[in-house]
Amino acid sequence: MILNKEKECMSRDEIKALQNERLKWQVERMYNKVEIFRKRMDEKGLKPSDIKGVDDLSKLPFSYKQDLRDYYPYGLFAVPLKDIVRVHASSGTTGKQIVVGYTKHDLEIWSECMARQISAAGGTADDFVQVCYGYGLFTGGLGAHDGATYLGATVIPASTGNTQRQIQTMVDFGSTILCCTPSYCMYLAEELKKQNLIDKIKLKAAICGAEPWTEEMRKQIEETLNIKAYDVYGLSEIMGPGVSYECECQQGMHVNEDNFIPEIINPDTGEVLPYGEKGELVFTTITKEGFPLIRYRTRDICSLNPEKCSCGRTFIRMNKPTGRSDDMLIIRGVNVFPSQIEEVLLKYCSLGITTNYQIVVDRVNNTDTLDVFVEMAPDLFADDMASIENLQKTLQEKLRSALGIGAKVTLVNPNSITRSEGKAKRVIDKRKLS
Ligand code: DLL
Repeated sequence: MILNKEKECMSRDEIKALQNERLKWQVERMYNKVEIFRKRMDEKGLKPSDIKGVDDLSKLPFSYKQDLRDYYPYGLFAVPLKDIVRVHASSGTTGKQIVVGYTKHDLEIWSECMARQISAAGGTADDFVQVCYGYGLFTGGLGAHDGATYLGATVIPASTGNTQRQIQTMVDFGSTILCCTPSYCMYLAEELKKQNLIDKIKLKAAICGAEPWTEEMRKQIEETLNIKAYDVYGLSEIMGPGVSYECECQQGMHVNEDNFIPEIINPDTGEVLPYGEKGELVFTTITKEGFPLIRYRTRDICSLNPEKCSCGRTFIRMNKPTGRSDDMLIIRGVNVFPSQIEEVLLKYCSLGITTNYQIVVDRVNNTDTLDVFVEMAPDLFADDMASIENLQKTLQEKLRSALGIGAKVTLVNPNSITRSEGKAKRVIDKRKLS
């Protein structure tokens, strides 16, 4: 269901006109309030009056995660600290944490954006939304929570952890919508199935994000739980969950373009790429007061799809991010995204493997090695060495043809790979540790 047709179904001309106005407003105020932005504009010989609208976006300087570290904690805020009503933080995989801040108005917009997602997933005031993203400095818990509250649904703020209690809560409280990472959703689905509880739950949808996941993973979640699973995207620097949201068509995520302008660029040259081409996603926040960013380099790799969506929403769609440019593994000179490996593995689940896997990259005698450990399904093959070896061989062949390099596949015992309640940790790159 479309939450607000007037906003989500504007004509493209109306969207552009709105973005033009909002971009000009944002550039002007940031020039006056954010030192690094003013400095970069001056270096380019640009004044706010040079920016007449979206067509001038590519003239503006990029911003980077490093800026958030350099100006830690509050150096990029564009309002007095008394107007900031909440901060969130993210530690990421490298370096110290980064801090972002929201005004009351920013939180209202965020709630509305997230409510659009829940509504698109069929949510209404009648729903029970179990939020098992982490509550705290991570944006997942409170972001989904506020979106559900905006909609008038009943929030079950379960947060992460204690899988048995999550399951009990889902059964007893009659949760109808689940918000969690796709890997945790899959884990919950496996547990519910194992405990013969699928018939006892009222779940109709899951809203999953915070990490890349594949169509195969979606299929597994949907089939196991008998629900629809929707992809939601966001990042702390821009807003948290709800920067873009998937509609009932499940063909990419609509970017909340009344608040964020997306671009795809060539990550090496910075050149803007045409719609449809894959590259690095860049966002400009045009309504954010507390912590605005212009042309922020997300490092996420995806493409934009401007085609009209049959749901009626007119916001541009972004395709599923396949990974981050900084997650990309270079193995023996070949670029490998973990999602490519997942895609292959998930295709062969019916042969007796599960969705739990770990990728280990190392360097032995100056040569990169790629090991993929995959859990076997509990009731399959455990004693049948010939079948295990055959399956390993099959997976190795499939991986070689998908990746263009060889990988060693080892099937391991069920439940031997550690589960994560938040973002899954799929890759161990020992080359970085040494
Ligand atoms: O993960 C915000 C979020 C919470 C999004 C809950 C969705 C649901 P960060 O911890 O700052 O924020 O991580 C942001 O996670 O740049 C992507 O690399 C990745 N990511 C987020 N959503 C998706 C998604 C939250 N749907 C980083 N698909 C982003 C692929 C995603 N990657």
